[in-house]
Amino acid sequence: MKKFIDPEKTEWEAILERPTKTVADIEQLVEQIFREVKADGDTAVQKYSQLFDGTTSGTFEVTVEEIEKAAAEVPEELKAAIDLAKQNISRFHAAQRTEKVVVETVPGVQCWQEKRPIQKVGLYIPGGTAPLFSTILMLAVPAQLAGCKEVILCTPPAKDGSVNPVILYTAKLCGIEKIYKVGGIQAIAAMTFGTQSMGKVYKIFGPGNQYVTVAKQMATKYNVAIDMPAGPSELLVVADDSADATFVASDLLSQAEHGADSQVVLLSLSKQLLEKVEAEIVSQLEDLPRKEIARAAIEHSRFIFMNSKDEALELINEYAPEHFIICTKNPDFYVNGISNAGSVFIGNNTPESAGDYASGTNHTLPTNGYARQYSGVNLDSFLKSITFQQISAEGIERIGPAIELIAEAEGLQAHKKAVSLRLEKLKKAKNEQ
Ligand code: HSO
Ligand code: ZN
Repeated sequence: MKKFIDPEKTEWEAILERPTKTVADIEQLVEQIFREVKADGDTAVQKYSQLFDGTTSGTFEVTVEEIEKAAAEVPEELKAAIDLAKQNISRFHAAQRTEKVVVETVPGVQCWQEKRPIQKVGLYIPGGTAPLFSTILMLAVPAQLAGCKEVILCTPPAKDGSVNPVILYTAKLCGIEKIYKVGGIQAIAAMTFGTQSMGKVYKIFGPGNQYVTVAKQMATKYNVAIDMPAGPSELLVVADDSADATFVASDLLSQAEHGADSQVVLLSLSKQLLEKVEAEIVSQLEDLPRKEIARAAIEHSRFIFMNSKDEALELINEYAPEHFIICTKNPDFYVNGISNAGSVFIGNNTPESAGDYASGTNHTLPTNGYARQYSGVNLDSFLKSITFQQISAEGIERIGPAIELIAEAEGLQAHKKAVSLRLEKLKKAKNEQ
């Protein structure tokens, strides 16, 4: 880990730099695959699935039999745990529904805003050594609550053509009807354009490796929205002597085990706490099955000692962590002062894993400093707001003259006339009375 003692403000930027990757060579490949999938549909998807995943079957959709078989393979205990997580995620996201907002801006001018679901959404769930099926709950539950009509899921198959049974079970449980064994760039391209066997979507959600990330960015060039720009996971913990060093170390390691490029930062006004956590990390690391990954992430982690609470808060807001854990005696200082963070965890009994899985909050969060301007996935991510208005004769009489003047000033006569004609007709009717 890299240690910093009361760093100068001028050093902050360098200290908080994220591990970045070059994507220029990936872009070319993504462009190529997008071009081919757009032109050739399934044939191109098959070509790249064979090349990257070894898929030979030629069909992508998971069958009912496969899903049934998967369900039988998932232990009952795990099913119950998934149920509990799903219930809490549902509760938390259902509560995010908002009432329609109706305002009569002036008498006779009624304006309102209502939310409508994005009709077609695509979820991407990465495969790999540890498939994170919990992400299905985080995406499919709010998609269902929002009322999205078509929710499809893409996930890469293993070499033998299979998909992790828990992924299939969870997807089915969340009401996803169409699951495709397609991964990587070709999956994102297929969801962008649609193919003979897969429908096009309007918004793509979900994490992925660099290839998927660049492909999602490419999708936006074809009018497909994405949840957010993705990057390696990160966690910042602020702790004082009231914190349990064992817990703090376990939280830092839980983020570190995600990937060698994960970044964890520990910030404290207590040198003693920093030392204790460091020792704890060394001992806990040894027992982790993913210790090589976690160790690599810990190597570029940051341990920062600071003298002032105010400066600590300023630094945290500048970093804008995806996850922010507060383990201090008076958490309110940080709770009230935080402006930039994806999700905040407060107190010794609130591990980040709780938010990753089962407390109810969403774990699809902005990384790489995007917490400055992006929210994590929530119910609104699957909805759009539409505004409506209805204007009565009285209403148009009240605002019409202002519209005419503004239209005139903008040089848009047709705009003006749309009002003038109505006002004239109303005047005439009144005169005839
Ligand atoms: N911490 C991850 C989410 C996750 N953790 C899924 C475990 N499974 C998001 O940064
Ligand atoms: Zn996690």
